[in-house]
Amino acid sequence: MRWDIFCQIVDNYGDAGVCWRLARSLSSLHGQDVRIFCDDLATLNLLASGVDRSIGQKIDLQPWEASFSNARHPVETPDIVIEAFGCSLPERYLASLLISPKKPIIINLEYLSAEPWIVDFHGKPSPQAHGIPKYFFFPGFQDDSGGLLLDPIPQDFNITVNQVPDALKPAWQELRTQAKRISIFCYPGAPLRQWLLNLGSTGEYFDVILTYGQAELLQLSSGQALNLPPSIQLLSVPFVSQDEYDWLLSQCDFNIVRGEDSFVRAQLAGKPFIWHIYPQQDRAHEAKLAAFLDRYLETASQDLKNTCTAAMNWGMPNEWQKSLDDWNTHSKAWRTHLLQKQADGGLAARLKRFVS
Ligand code: TRH
Repeated sequence: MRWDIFCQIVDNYGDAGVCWRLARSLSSLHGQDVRIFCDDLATLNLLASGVDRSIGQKIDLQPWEASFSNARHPVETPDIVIEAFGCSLPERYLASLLISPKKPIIINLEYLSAEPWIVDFHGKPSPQAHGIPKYFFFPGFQDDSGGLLLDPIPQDFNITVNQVPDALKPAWQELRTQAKRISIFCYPGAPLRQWLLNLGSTGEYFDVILTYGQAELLQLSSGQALNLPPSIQLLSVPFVSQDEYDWLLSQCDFNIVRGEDSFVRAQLAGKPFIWHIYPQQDRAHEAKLAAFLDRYLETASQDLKNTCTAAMNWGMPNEWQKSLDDWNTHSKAWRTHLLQKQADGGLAARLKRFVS
């Protein structure tokens, strides 16, 4: 089948990240023909740049306007149109679908949530005045939800520590053997300074890898000293491709992630993590975090439940650092559980089955 994915980048990288991961899954695992129309091609290209060329070349990345105005790439009517995160299709593109003899199915790909209510809405029709069939598709953890994006399938993650991606080599050379590794990718508003200072009070060695933009959150560029003890080493890395970022998560002992794509990858990395969930004005994120923790910690001991809940709500590292071994064991078990629950191929496979 031929798929057109529409991706509008509101802010951050998650929209592009999810669209790219979906496109590569559909193309490389399911042999589908995929085009992405994106209003910020530079960001999409950056994310996609690390991928194996044999996969990347098959996916057609186009600017948003090319969906209706690029004479060199005339739009053929696809079988499936994806509106990622409810973005509206360009009017002229929609008009071309209306006059086409072939009618596609439109999918409104929603945000990932662990909340129970999503299964009641997943797969339901969204009748439109224009008459083209449209359905809601909810990614999720439940069997009867849209599932999770798994690609690249973690068992196949065969990059080893000896194959450090070039962009990460300068930081990797600075790593200390006795130190645990933490990666940080969070939103402004996180109490990072206090968190790092507290980490320094635990007496353990940590190498803290700050992903692109995180040093600014700490105001390191303005020269504001942090006065961290020598046990804590901060290392900044540039923005890397999505594959390289996945690799980074898999090579750290602890990750701080955000949004929804890095959140799933942190779980698939099988390591303890803090999910700095995207803050929403109506505080809807609090219910989303609680719903995830209910699921994630269902089988955990009461101690670990308390520890993880505190950590995910920015409790200080000295409150939970002693439970890191237990949390590590739990993270591995959770990863295995997720992969078993998504053994049907996860989101891309469920989406393909749904539209078929
Ligand atoms: O960038 P995000 O904060 O995106 C968010 C979420 O999608 C959120 O749900 C949405 O409401 C909001 O945007 C508008 O976080 P997320 O989802 O983890 O996406 C980040 C992507 O960027 C992910 O695919 C990993 C990738 N990435 C790289 O490719 N290289 C990097 O160096 C880094 C730090 C991230």
